[in-house]
Amino acid sequence: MSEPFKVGVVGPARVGKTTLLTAILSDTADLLAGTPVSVAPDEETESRVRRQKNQLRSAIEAGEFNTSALHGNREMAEYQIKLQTDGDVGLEIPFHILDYPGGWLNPDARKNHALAQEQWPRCRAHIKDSTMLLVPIDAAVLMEASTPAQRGAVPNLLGIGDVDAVAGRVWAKARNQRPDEPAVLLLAPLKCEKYFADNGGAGYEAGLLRQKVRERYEEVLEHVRKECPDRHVRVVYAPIDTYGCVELMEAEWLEPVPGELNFRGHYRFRGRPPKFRVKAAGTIMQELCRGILDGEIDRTTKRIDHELSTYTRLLERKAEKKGFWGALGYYLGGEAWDNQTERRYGQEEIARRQRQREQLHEAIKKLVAAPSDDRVEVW
Ligand SMILES: Nc1nc2c(ncn2[C@@H]2O[C@H](COP(=O)(O)OP(=O)(O)OP(=O)(O)O)[C@@H](O)[C@H]2O)c(=O)[nH]1
Ligand SMILES: [Mg+2]
Repeated sequence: MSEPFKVGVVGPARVGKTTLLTAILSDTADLLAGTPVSVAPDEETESRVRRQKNQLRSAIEAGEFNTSALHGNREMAEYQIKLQTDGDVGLEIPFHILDYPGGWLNPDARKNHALAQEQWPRCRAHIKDSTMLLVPIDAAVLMEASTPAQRGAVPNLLGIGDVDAVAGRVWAKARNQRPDEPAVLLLAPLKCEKYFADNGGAGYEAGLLRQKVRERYEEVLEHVRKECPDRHVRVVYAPIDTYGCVELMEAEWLEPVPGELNFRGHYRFRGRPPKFRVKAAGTIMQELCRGILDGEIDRTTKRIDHELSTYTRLLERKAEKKGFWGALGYYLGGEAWDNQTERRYGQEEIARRQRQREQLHEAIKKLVAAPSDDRVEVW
């Protein structure tokens, strides 16, 4: 197997990482509706997503949104999803998205946790290899802090220091080492249904949310710029509704230990009956595919087509570790396909699959060309 395209996530516990990954899948499916290409999770990812959706459905039935109904992650998980043409076996573009318990982002917490110590190096390696890094942000914490003490607690609650250590340093450094690959940093405020008026709500604070994210994450962006002197990093701001039907009702600030504030949001369903209305999560797949297309694709495809000559060579290529652009050529240039089919199928079958390869290519172009959500900005 050649290298899949990797996506990393950095966000503290309970920010909404796992929920976001589910939303990406469903929104991508919508973006690809009407094309011959679909988004396919592997079996384990699918069952994880199904469990999550079921929990939500029963919450809707019960009429109560309980923020602790969904368990946090206990260990590292790699979501494996692929874009593939319908009915085909070998023609696909695989993406691996990393998920892990957000608590592990904190080095002190890792020290006391055997599993974290064991698995964190793998998480870190995945993040370094990721062409895209997602930074989910708890919008409620940012927006609902009003007293000086509450505002003072925000950086800690958002885990900005830990996010910075990974995004602003580890990831950015690794990206600078590979200036010819894409690098996208995606800041994604979540739990922000209340602040928008474009998805069934009546909020008017989109501008304020943007301003607060800019202020609080400026430090991280600054570090990314410093660590990446040799390349451009695309910074995308994308406030996402992972549910779209759950709205913050009340913000509660607790003080479990004197001088240490904690935030607890109370949410309720809106709409009758409440309906999932994922918003802007498809941006993530659009950005991933943009990275794949940008300028390189025709060149890669042509080169690969030219190079594909002997069976032996194909086998050698399959065994090689190819890096991002090599992997891209392998999948989109059709090597993955040739490897599986060249010797086994006749001319007609090859022609059919050739068409599917073009369809995949076209669908990805269409996905990238689709207008991005109005909320999304490139910074
Ligand atoms: N209202 C609202 N709630 C959300 C949103 N995204 C996540 N949540 C809720 O936030 C809580 C935490 O979500 P998770 O996806 O489990 O968070 P996580 O970051 O994966 O947490 P860990 O696995 O512990 O690191 C759950 O109760 C979710 O239902 C959102 O966009 N809006
Ligand atoms: Mg999780």
